Amino acid sequence: MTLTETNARKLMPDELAVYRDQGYVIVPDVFPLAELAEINREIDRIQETQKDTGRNKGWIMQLGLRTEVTRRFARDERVLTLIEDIVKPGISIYSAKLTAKLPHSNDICHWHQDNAYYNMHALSKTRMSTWIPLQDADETNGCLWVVPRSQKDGVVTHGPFGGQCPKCMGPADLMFDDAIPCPVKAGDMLLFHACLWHHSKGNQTARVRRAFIVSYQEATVPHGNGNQYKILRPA
Ligand SMILES: O=C(O)CCC(=O)C(=O)O
Repeated sequence: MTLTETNARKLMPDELAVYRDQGYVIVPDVFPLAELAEINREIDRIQETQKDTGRNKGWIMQLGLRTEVTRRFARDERVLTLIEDIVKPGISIYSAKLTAKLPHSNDICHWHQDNAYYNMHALSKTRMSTWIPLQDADETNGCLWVVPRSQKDGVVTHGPFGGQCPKCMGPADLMFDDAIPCPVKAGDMLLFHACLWHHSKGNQTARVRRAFIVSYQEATVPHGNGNQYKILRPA
């Protein structure tokens, strides 16, 4: 059974323990598929009517500010309740975006740690992201890859190495023998620490792969990424 605002739940102790140890956890059955279909239609509408601000094709930056539907989804009580034992005291939005892999594209997102960028705006002790696939995501269409436990070593400075992500380290600079793919079904949600090393490969399928990503931090951090910053639950 998927969650509603009324049966919202916290992370189970074992889920929280996995997050703390591995730096990420997959939470099953958070969103009904019909709701994701509505978000997909909203994304289609935004892409038909609004300027594409993403660096990469199909991406939408500042997604939580775009429409009422995306604004509500970025503040969803089911998500806030699931992350309330991770992100505290209080919860605010750092940023929200849509990432996409167009069909048959080799759009690689290079290895990086989100805090290597996010720390330039504001430091946070508990920052993390929710990665919500709008279609089933696996190795064939560009699911996220992570390096379990890598959040424990803190953030390293990322250099201007070019590629799609201008500041990310290139593949030649980094090899992670212990990286693993994180297939996630539509309706499930991946939570990951802002210091966790992650990347994604291309999409070999005929369908787009989209992910709605929202990054949250404790409400005591005085700002986030520009006007996307919003306190959702006071400290
Ligand atoms: O969704 C993806 O493919 C990866 C995106 C990502 O890691 C990021 O934008 O920080």
